[in-house]
Parts: sequence; structure tokens; C-alpha cells
Amino acid sequence: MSTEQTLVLVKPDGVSRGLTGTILARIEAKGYSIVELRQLRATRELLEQHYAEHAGKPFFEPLVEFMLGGPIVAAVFEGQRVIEGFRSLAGSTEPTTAAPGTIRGDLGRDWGVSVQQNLVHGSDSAESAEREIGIWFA
Ligand code: RTP
Ligand code: MG
Repeated sequence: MSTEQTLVLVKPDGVSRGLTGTILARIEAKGYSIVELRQLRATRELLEQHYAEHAGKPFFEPLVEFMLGGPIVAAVFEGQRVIEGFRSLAGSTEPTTAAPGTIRGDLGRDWGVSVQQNLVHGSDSAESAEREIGIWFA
């Protein structure tokens, strides 16, 4: 299988808790390589593009507000099956019940807010990865 790339975001909760290094180290330790890395403040326009599939859902506006709330670290990681591999490493969406051993399961929990603050984002398919890398690394 040929090498592929995925977009990873350390969301504002991960950056503000000082977990950027820990999270990036876990991904590198699994054997994936960083090919792009930057910290930035997202704009509403950027987030509306990134989360277009969720437009209109009840959590959309709280999600955008959360993602506007602080700096984000965006990275492109590369390796065989990295899209699937990173999502496995990240764990399921809800951090309270994400499996121990995963980023969300080990480092996250419910904070009683209106949206899941779950530390990371990872592209869910090759098409999403190409689209999202184009948004964050235009
Ligand atoms: P991601 O896209 O961030 O990698 O996470 P995911 O696939 O596991 O989750 P997805 O369903 O794509 O939802 C995107 C993000 O929206 C927030 N969310 N909160 N009901 C809720 O509180 C809720 N549902 C979704 C999470 O931050 C989730 O990662
Ligand atoms: Mg998703």
C-alpha cells in the first residue's frame, strides 16, 4: 500500500492544557512522520469550511465557538494507513468512554460543556484528508 497523509488538529483544549507535545509525541512514537506543522488561530470562515459536513447540526455553533476559543496546532502526518492509524490512536469521539490507551481515552474527559472537547481531530478518509490539508495548509 502506498503512503498517505492525514490532517491532525490539536484542538484549543489540547493546546491550552499544554498537551501539544504529548499528543504529537504519541503520533510520532507510533511511527508516523510530521510533514507540516503550525500553530494558528482559526477564523470562522476556515472552520465553516472544515466542518461543512456538520452545518445545521445542534452542536455546530458550539463547536465553531469552541474552536475559535484559542490557538490550534495543525499538522500533516504521513505514513502507510495513517488516516486509519491516527483515528485508532485518537479513540472514539466521546472522551469519557474512549478506550484507555487512546489520546482521548487517556487525556480527556467530559468538562460539562455543550460540545465534546476531545483534544484532537483527524481526517476520516482520503478525500477528507486532501480537502482538509488544502484548507489548513493553503
Ligand atoms: P473529529 O472529526 O474532530 O476527528 O471527530 P469525530 O470524527 O470523532 O467526530 P465528528 O462526529 O466528526 O464531530 C466533530 C466534532 O464535533 C464535536 N462534537 N460534539 N454532541 C456533541 O457534543 C458533539 N458531537 C460532536 C466533537 O468535538 C467532534 O470531534
Ligand atoms: Mg469527524
